[in-house]
Amino acid sequence: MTDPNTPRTFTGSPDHPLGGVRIGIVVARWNESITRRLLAGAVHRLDAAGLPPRAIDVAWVPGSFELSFAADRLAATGRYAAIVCLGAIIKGETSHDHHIATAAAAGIETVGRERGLPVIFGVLTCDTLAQAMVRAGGDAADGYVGNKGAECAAAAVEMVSLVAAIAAEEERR
Ligand code: DLZ
Repeated sequence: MTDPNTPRTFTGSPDHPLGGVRIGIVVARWNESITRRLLAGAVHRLDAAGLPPRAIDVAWVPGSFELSFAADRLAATGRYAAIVCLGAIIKGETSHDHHIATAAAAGIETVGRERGLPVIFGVLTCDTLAQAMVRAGGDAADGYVGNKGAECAAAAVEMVSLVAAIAAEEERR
């Protein structure tokens, strides 16, 4: 019996065991020494959630600017429960990085909203390569702050489980 004084609440969980779904990952080749680490972190985290590598499809694109286009193409197939976009934008001498980051963020958000699935923003925007490295599972000596690819995979798992929780409630009503 639900309490009428309590709001109906939907929650997903980053630890929800995933089964029978596919996840797409789009990864930028620019700053590949970083993005390969983000990808490894994401695949490892999905595996821990019960999603083996055979349930993951990876699409490589030249740079972060192209992430949303490839995410849109994957989403259009209807095969994926979520898509994770991974990139590393490092500040240069001009404002180029800013334009790429703005376009990548807006494009990724648009794909998720228009295609109706979680599309996760896993793009590092750093001043230096060293900053990016410590966010991509770099050494403890460098000041380890985790692997953002793994964190984004966890966000994808949580969103997939949230979508499932909302759908299950709709079916129940
Ligand atoms: C051109 C460019 C530059 C300068 N810097 C980055 C970067 O730091 N990270 C990244 O992911 N991509 C960069 N790119 C490439 C663009 O994202 C894009 O691939 C090209 O402009 C071609 O559209």
